[in-house]
Amino acid sequence: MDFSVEYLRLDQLRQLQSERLVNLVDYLGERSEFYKRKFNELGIALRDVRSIEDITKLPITYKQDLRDNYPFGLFTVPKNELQRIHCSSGTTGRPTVVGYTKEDVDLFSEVVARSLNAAGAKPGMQLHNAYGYGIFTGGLGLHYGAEKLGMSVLPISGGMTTRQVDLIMDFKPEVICCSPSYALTIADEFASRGISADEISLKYAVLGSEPWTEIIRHHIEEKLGVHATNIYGLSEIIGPGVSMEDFEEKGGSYIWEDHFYPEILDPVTQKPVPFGEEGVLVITTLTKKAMPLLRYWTNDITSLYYDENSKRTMVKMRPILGRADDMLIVRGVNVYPSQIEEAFSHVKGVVPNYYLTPIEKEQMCVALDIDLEIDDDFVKAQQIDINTDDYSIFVGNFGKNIENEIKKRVGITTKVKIHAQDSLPKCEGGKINRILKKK
Ligand code: DLL
Repeated sequence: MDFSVEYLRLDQLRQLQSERLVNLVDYLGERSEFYKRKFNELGIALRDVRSIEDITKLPITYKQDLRDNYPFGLFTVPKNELQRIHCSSGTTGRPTVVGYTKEDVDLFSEVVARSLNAAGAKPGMQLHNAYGYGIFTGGLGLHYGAEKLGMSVLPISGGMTTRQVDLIMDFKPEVICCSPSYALTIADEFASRGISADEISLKYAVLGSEPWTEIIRHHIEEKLGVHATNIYGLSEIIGPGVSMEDFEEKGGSYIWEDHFYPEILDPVTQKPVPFGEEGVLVITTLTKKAMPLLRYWTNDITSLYYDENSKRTMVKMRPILGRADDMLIVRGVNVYPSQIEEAFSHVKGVVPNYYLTPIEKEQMCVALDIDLEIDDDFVKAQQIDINTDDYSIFVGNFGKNIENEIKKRVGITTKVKIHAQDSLPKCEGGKINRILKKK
């Protein structure tokens, strides 16, 4: 595969994006009833869009627009030109549906192949694909991308953790992909069988579909003996492979902006924020055919940056803080679960398997209960008999330390309850929900 586009000079990249945006607007002006209406409402003439800088003149597209046009209202090709359809599970309303032409499926495979390459994977390696197959874009997306790169794929899907571990031991894949929370479950299963990292064939883990922080990366890398990197994407845009970390750089992900043009908008004013500041990621699909989207409001909070370690020219995004919907407001302080995760990672001995329960008083969230596991080895190293008062005092202080750390770093009051390692429910595959029902 040719990865040279990742290294285009910035002026060439802007030129390419400009040409693609102009073509896209023409294409939508011809084919999309939805966007034609939007252009008319906003008084946009096609000639107003000449370069990528004109993107801010264009309408923003929201998830609600997909729901209002359910199922195929935003498609710009007839049904017989589709090659694939994916959709969301629809647990929070009408499912959102996305269609792909053959060209779109090729594009999807290409950006996933690029992502796997950045993650360290090479042609000839074997992928243990534990993302869910089905209407979710993770399984098939990674599958086609890995094949495009020249890898072999075991399409195991999520769940049945004991079988996952058996087959990793027997088949010896170099690469695994799944959600980070499921990677933790798999790592725990290895540990419970007494299998150490150097006995596991895996070298690279390609993890995403939910927010995660350095503490989870650290656990997975240590327990599985891998480079763990972050893959981001959403079905409305294409699926996984919108952005990807490089395994030698880590810390942030390149956005494949020759196809997915990013902007960061202020969540309230919906205007662009100064470069580098945090806001909602909004993406324009520059090259998709069956369902191109202009300025799609992902609802994910992040910021963009360049750094001097970057091998490629494309812009990077910081790890997603969370979805705007997952934000909790605790006594007026806005907080995302990932910030809590980051805060408790500063306390030694924490296992990052946790659940948050908002506590309400008069319909206002006033505090958070946190259920959290403590590392077994860390407990053993204290040499305190767990049946004694000394142990309860130790655990009490451990919990207090975490509460203080969260107060200091996030500014909210929490009540931390410590549990033995492996005693809280684990991720059984797929995305985990760390926020429990309000009390
Ligand atoms: O989760 C696609 C995907 C599959 C990405 C496999 C990565 C790996 P959706 O089900 O449409 O698609 O969910 C998209 O998940 O808007 C984010 O809120 C969240 N998300 C996805 N990747 C990440 C990530 C897939 N790396 C929604 N970090 C997105 C944080 C992520 N959040």
